[in-house]
Amino acid sequence: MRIGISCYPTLGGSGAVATELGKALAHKGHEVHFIVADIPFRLGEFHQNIFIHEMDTVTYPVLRTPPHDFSLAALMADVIVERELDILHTHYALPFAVCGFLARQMLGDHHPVRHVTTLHGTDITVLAQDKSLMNVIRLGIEKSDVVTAVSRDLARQTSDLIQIDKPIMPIYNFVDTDQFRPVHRPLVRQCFANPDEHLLLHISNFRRVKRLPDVLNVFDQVSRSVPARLMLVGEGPDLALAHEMVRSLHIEDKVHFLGRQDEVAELFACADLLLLPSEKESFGLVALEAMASGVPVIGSTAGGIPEVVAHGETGWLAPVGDVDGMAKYAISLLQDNGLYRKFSENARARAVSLFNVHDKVAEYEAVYESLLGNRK
Ligand code: GMT
Repeated sequence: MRIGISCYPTLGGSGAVATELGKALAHKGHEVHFIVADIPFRLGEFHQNIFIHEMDTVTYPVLRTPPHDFSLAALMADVIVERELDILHTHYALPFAVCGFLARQMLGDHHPVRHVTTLHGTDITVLAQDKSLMNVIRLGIEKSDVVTAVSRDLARQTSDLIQIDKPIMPIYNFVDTDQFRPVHRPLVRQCFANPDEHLLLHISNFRRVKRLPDVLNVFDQVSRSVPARLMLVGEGPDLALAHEMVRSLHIEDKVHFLGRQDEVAELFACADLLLLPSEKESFGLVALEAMASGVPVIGSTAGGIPEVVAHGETGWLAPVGDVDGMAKYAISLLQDNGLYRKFSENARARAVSLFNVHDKVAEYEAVYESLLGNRK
């Protein structure tokens, strides 16, 4: 098939999922065209069957801001025609699903290209809650031929929150379990912790929904009970707040701020626990990447996290904001070697059996094929 993929190219789970999907599809022999504002951060080196179409930015004094979304929609339409795409797969409702709709309008009603949209989370749980955006997001969803969501919870929330009858098909996110796997990385690990210390990890875009204060308060409690250090990976609006809290908790010597990192598999491999206390989380790709690396997760019960992390088997989950509960869970796991080993093995096994890249890519292919079958 010839498949166009449009997504946010910068740091973020939706871009990571879209890029990994494109790479896996290209690896299976499909022709994949990324229609993007920039080169997706996870793309890495050259890949056979992958083509990049970068959007141009138009500026003109009359325009208050460059008309990015219209430029993207026009580029989508051009690529669909020139490369004879069968499928356009947009990731994240805004602007991508809506740009896809506009692109198809430009091509006319009878153009055979089919449009799939994958909803990722805050496109529904935050943006679609804004009255000024709800209708345009609903339009993008209603006009897509098939809409998928990355968890059952997000599928349910989409139907409830924006009241549409269109079926939303859950297709879970996935992980490359060869890339993310339990391996000893003593040389990397010794950069962050002494042999007798536990190493905790948090990775995010440091937005309010990630609850950085909870990450630090949980870690503070843990490090008072067991020797521990924390790696904070990422950047975003709450970075300054995190620095401030680290200073006020006097844990500067125990917390490593690593900033934005594109290659994180090694960091997962040397961590002991992942902290994910989010307020909203449609899926929690980092939780899955941790589990694939044999790292249990201490997190909240928000959104789709309980579909990824099996409470009491691959990690422990507590209600959003229950810092004491999460800290107790983390301490109990770190103090019990046997239980820790069991959780670590369970985590890896769950990631391999339920969320492996091969099965999930096959689910997307089946969606595309069913649409092309209907088209014939
Ligand atoms: O919705 C967002 O916050 C952005 C998005 C992203 O691009 O990182 O994250 C969402 O999509 C990821 C990939 O499907 C999910 O793993 C994240 O859970 C989800 N984030 C939220 O729901 C907060």
